Amino acid sequence: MTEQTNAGARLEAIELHRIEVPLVRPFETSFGRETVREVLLVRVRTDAGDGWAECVAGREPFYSSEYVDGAAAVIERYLAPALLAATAGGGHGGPGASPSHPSTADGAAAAIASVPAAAAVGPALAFVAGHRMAKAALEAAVLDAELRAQGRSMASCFGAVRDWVDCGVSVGIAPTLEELLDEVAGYVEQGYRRIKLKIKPGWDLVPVGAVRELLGPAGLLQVDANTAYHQGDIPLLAELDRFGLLLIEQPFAEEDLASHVALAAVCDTPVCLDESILDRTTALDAIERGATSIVNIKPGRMGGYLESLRVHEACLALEVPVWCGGMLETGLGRAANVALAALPGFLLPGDTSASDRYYAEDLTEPFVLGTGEHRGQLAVPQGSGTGVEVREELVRAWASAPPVLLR
Ligand code: NPG
Repeated sequence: MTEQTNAGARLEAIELHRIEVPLVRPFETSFGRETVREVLLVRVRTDAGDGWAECVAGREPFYSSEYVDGAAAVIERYLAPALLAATAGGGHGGPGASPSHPSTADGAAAAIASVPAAAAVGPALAFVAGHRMAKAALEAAVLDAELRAQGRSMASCFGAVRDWVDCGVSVGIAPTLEELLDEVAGYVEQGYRRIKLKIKPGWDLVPVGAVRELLGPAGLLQVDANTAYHQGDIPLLAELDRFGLLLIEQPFAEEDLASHVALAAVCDTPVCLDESILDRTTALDAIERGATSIVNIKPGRMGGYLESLRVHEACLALEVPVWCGGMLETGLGRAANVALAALPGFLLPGDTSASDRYYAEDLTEPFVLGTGEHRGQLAVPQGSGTGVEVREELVRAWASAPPVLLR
């Protein structure tokens, strides 16, 4: 048994809640169109209090192989029983729970060492291949419970260096150019500091050029293709250089690092990987090969906030900028993302939009863009754990299936 710094965080039960939350407007990407977000919520009950997290898996396996029914099934059948068994003796998880040599020189290792219960989740679940989004949700719920018991915020645990983070907004593929420009103009008016446009073959140079004109040369603009292109499209993608973009995100398939390397060699716009980066190892590999010079960190895709801290640390050491992606999270997931985006290596605005970008009513207190000097920013939550409260009446009102109790 490893040293126990938070005696008492004994995992007693895991609850799965399924809710459906309508989006304020449809969100279209190269992989599909969503009008409602189906969310899997995880609540862990420990003898030191509860913790909540949301799983970012989508309704369909289109962005990644994970999807919400699959995540619920793998948690129910494999992950929750293993986690409950690993912590059955009390405490947080046994051998391998703590990183071996935490040092203050490595901020990630020090942060992870300070949350032994959450740090034990990954090792306890490693026997299941993949399913990072499902694992991330369990780890985040344990982390929330553990930090609440310690009276610490996620921001302080992660090593946040700012109280406000710059916000970008992701703009879906619109039915017409006019509607796209209207939508973008609305976000600019609201103060968003960066625009990300979804692109796909047939919806690229023209909309990007029109939005560049709308924003003027100084407006921060980037594009995201969600794997919609092929190597033969490299000359076309290189034409995006004339629009002065911050980055081109994931034009090619998740497994196709070679095409990203080939694009990066012929265009000035930085290439940024999202779907391809599954953890610290794949991040370092992609950077070394020249497939990515900026990394999108999404905790769900990387198996959790703790692996995200490791990726951030590795990128910081290599001076590779990172930014925080989004997966249409409710306030619950958004709170943790905003805390992460407050770390020093997050040098570009994230897809950390305000609640009303997606939801008329949020599952937690809403995230609202700041004003004055904080225009286009969100305040980093400072309360214990995620720092936000799940509105349980909404969990019941929005339920799309009965809750599942695992113990
Ligand atoms: O602001 O939360 C947000 C969404 C940002 O565009 C966004 N996310 O490919 O990065 C993406 C995309 C996405 C959404 C991916 C939902 C997967 C699911």
